[in-house]
Amino acid sequence: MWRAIPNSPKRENWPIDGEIQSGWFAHDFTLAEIKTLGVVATDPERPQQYNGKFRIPTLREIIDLVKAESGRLGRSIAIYPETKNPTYHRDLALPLEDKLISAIDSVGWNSEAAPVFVQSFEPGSLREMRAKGLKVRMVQLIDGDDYDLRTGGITYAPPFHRPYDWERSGDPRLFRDMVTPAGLAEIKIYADGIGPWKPYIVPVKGQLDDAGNLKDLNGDGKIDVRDASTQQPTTLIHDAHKMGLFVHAFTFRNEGRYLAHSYLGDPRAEYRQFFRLGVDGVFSEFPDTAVAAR
Ligand SMILES: [Ca+2]
Repeated sequence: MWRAIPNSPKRENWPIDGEIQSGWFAHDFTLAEIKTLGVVATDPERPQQYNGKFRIPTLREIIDLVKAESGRLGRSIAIYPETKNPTYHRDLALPLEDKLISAIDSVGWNSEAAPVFVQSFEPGSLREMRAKGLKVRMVQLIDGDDYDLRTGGITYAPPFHRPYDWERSGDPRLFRDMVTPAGLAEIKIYADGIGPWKPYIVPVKGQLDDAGNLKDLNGDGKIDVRDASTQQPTTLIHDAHKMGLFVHAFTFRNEGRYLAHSYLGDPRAEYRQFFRLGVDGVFSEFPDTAVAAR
């Protein structure tokens, strides 16, 4: 049986990147404690029957598994680790970068050709790892807060408006400044690819009725992405390729509740559109669907 919780008290009103949260966090546990925890589905609308049946692997255990499976299947399987909230962890005196570099180094994977992509939302974290000699392919993630269904744009409410290292250093730019030619040129200095949120490539927009209200296209009483139509794609993939950056868009999911109305509930239609537009890869929570669509 899985054990939900440690002996330490739950943290209340705990700030993470400017957002107040409550709960237990990875840094509240030793590795031995983490190894007693079971994994649970964080999405209540997804199957729950596997809750507690699996433990949390270390990065080294994942690498060992990937190496074994790559050999068994005769194809190269890559890993895609992320420095998550890197400024936050540095503030706690638990910086992530050196540990990640040494984990990659220790298995002989510190090369551009190695099956490793390192991702982060914070440019400073990627820059630091590059400066410290990490040679694997690196990916700048590009976020936003929400869809602006009236304009077809993206909203930039904190904490998803800019990388937290920019926020801390007083850099006024937003994530959207990363997709301009100047922004891409800057990313090219320290990274090999970009990982943009999907609407940076295919914007989505709602429809307005005569009174100027957003139409509830699927009639479920709510206005969300399911009532939005896909718009003319941007030039981001082309612009990034011209700069020598590959493009891996996030996040693709099967459920209709995540799909714009234009895809008519078929996740394969969304993948196909992005593949046709020339995306180099996708972040998917359902990779079997992604592979089938490709
Ligand atoms: Ca609706």
